[in-house]
Amino acid sequence: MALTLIGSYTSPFVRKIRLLLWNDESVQFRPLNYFEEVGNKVLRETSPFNQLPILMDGEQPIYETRVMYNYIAKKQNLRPLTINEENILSAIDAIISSGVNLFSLKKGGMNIDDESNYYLVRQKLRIPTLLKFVTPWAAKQHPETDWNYLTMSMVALVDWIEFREVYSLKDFPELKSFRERFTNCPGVVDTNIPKA
Ligand SMILES: N[C@@H](CCC(=O)N[C@@H](CS)C(=O)NCC(=O)O)C(=O)O
Repeated sequence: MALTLIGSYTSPFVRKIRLLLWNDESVQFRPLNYFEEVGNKVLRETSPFNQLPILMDGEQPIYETRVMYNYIAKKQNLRPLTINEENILSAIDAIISSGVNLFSLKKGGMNIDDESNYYLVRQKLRIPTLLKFVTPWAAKQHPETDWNYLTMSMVALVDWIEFREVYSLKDFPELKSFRERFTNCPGVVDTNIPKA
């Protein structure tokens, strides 16, 4: 059955799934920009979650990247993730989610540097804490042997967090060098976040 991935060119969650499906030429990518009125309307009508990405297998919608991954992994007979790998994936997704929340609040006009705001403080603290948690794992990954959903997710995270200036990676040189090592993996350059 033909898969269609609906998503934007900037979303890190979309990019993870684009990279996972990169070598499958039967997959159609349908770009959608929900920052524009038309895209926003289409997204609301297509997903009750009102979030990207959405994966369609024929008429069957699949929401949530974790569920998409499990669905694709089963189809592609990928080895199940270990608990430690699941934890790394959860950490990467949680960093991205906190980043997306902060970005959305800022876009909505909120001062995200307000230190008296309990919610903001917790969202902001989670990012460096989890970056520290994933760094020893990231430092050990090599493009020849470890190009998989976790490293794809990490590439998407590093590029997006810098693109949206949500958090500076200046204190995480290992993550910068991780990103450089994986530049030539399939689909990475082609899915780079467009400059403008
Ligand atoms: N847990 C979701 C998160 C998806 C998500 O946050 N997508 C963002 C784009 S990066 C989005 O659609 N944001 C719009 C919104 O939440 O209103 C997943 O893994 O698919």
